[in-house]
This record gives sequence, structure tokens and C-alpha cells, in this order.
Amino acid sequence: MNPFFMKLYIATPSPFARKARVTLLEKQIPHEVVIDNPWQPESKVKDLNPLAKIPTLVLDDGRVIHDSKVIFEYLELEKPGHLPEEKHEKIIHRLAEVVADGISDAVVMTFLENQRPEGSRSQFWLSRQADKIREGVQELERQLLPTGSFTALDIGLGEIATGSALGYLDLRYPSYDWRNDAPSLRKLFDRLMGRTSFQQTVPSAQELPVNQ
Ligand SMILES: N[C@@H](CCC(=O)N[C@@H](CS)C(=O)NCC(=O)O)C(=O)O
Repeated sequence: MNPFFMKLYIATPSPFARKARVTLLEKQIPHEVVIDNPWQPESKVKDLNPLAKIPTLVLDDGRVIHDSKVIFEYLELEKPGHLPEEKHEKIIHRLAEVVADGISDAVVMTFLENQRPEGSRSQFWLSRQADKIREGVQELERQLLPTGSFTALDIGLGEIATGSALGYLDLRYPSYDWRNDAPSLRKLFDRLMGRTSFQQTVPSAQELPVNQ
């Protein structure tokens, strides 16, 4: 292993980590993946990132970059190609990312709430998250062009973030049949899953957070 590779700390279920992983693979940037579990006491990310969150990228000179949005920004500056030049189109991708990440955030909230004993779960909270997930999926479906992408790019930030959020729905929110609600997103997801970057980063469960 080349000691000068950048290192990406990930958790195997994380849709945010998947965004960073897919971006690195699509850009063919050499890197090492380190599997961490931010919920476990032996997690390494808390020594690197004040928020103790995945994904965290350690550059080959030791600098640390965290949050999937900032990691994408950095990688795109290093090796452009996954955001359009035109400003309105750039914003379309950024907005798709915000909605896709919002879906993932709501799924994380739902998952954590469901770790509580049954009688202590807030149905109000769960139903707010369910609304965000469904509305978010509908919005992404509306934003796709007839070509099946958000803009002229085949695969850009919007597609990477959307594919990561949809894969996370399959893992952590399987009761919701999003394919039925969003046929164009289903086609996009199938197309993305034909790419090595998505095939190599299929999410899988990790140990659950410690119950508080
Ligand atoms: N906005 C962040 C969200 C990252 C995030 O929530 N990561 C989760 C894993 S999916 C995490 O590390 N959670 C641990 C914690 O919140 O303590 C990003 O886009 O990178």
C-alpha cells in the first residue's frame, strides 16, 4: 500500500461516505478506504474530525477534510468533471445533492428513533421524517430530465448523491417502495448500478449505535 495515498474513513452503511467513495472512483483518484464505526468507542474519526462523523478524508500531506459536501468540493477542484460549468446547472446539482442528503438524514433519524424501546418512540418525529423522505423522492423525480439525468452530464454530483440516497433507502427503509413512486429515479438507479463505482460501494449494515 502506498503510504502517500489519501485515506477515506467510511462506515459501510453510510450514504454520505458512499458519495465520497463514488466520487473518488469516478475520478480515478488513488486512495485507501478505512472502515470505521463512529458509534464504537475505538472509532478513529473522533481523533480526526471534531464532529466524529463519517466520511472523513485525510490527505496525503495529513490535512483533514470532512463532510461529504466539502470532500466533493475538494475532489472536484482537484479533478473537475462532475459539476457543469454553467451556473444555473451547477445549482441544479447542488440542490439535488441537498435533497438527496436530506432524504439520507431523515432515514438516519428514523433509524436512530427506531433503536429506542417501542413505547419511547415519537410517532410525531417518525412521521415528519417519513414526509421528508417521500417529498424528497418526489422532488428528485420531478427534477430529472427526460434523458434520465439532472443536466447534460451523465454522472455528476446530483446523480452521485441521489444514487447514494436511494441505495440507503433500500438498506435502511425497505418498507417504502420508492421505485413505485418514482419510475425515472428507478431507471437512473439501475443505470448507476451498472457502473463500477456504484457496484463497488453497495452499502451494508454495521453494528448498531449504542442505545442511550
Ligand atoms: N453532513 C454530513 C453527515 C455525515 C453523517 O451524518 N455521518 C454519519 C454516518 S451516516 C455519522 O458519522 N454519524 C456519527 C455521529 O453522528 O456521531 C456529511 O455529509 O458528511
